[in-house]
Amino acid sequence: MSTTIELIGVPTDIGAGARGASMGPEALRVAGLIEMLKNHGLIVIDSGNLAGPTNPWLPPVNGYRHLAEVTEWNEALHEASYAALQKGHLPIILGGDHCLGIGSISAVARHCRATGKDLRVIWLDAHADFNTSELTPTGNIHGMPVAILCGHGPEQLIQIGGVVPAIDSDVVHQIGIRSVDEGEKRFVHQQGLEVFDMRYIDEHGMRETMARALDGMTDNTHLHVSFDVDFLDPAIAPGVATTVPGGPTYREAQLCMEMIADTGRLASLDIMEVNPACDVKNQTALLAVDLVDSLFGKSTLMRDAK
Ligand code: 6HN
Ligand code: MN
Ligand code: MN
Ligand code: MN
Repeated sequence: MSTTIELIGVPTDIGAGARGASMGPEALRVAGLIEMLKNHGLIVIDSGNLAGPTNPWLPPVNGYRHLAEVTEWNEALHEASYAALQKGHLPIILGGDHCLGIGSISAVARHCRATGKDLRVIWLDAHADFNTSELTPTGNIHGMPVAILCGHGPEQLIQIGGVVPAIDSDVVHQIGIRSVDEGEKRFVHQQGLEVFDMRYIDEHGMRETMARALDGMTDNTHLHVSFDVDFLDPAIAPGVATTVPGGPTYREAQLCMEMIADTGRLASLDIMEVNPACDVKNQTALLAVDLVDSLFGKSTLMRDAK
């Protein structure tokens, strides 16, 4: 694992259906993200926040809300993330809404092509984020990033990063899914995404779920985690605009993060959709920091006592 972490704040809610995720980067810093990472002995470079267009808060046009602005933010993020990866840094993207997965993951994919690495994306989310302009009930582009990365979407977004599609659908492994729109559901099946939904986690447990999602990685795998905090049960993570009941508990989420940490392959991370306008005393950002602590290898297990 790279020992230099680069934080890239992206203060926008341009792809969301509610305002407030633009305050996410600062909420995560206030919750102690930097200090937590430093406690792991990591070098932390906080590159501050990217700049981009303000949110004009307009209705969708042809199935997309704020397409031009979403494109501008994601192009900026793509360049910043790619530059961080080229320096050998491990980028952590502080969202911002989840449309930013487009800029982040297209950069990781470009880096993998340049370095001959095998990409695996673990997508932690209540939603599949696999809508298109025809399928979307909202026009909100944060419901579309996975489809766009797989080559289904508007030209200016699918080609960020230079190669279309940016990723093959089989690199994506989704965990925690429990809210998928009707047409979106059919499209997910048709494209063969690997989805471990909440029914799967209920029946098989988080341990088997993560073992399967992480199976087959090698020393050459670049593991990217895209963590939408609405993955978590709203009882523990109310600070998100798109809560869906029935998500992973605190212990399930911890195990998920610990098992990813155990692989030693984490090479880039998104922390998305933290929305302080929906939160209570920053508890969702604090929980995200706690879980990312485990993702970087904090262990509470007795067996790891030295
Ligand atoms: N997220 N499927 C809904 C839509 O509007 O397309 C919700 C998307 C939520 C997206 O939470 O990142
Ligand atoms: Mn999402
Ligand atoms: Mn979501
Ligand atoms: Mn697999």
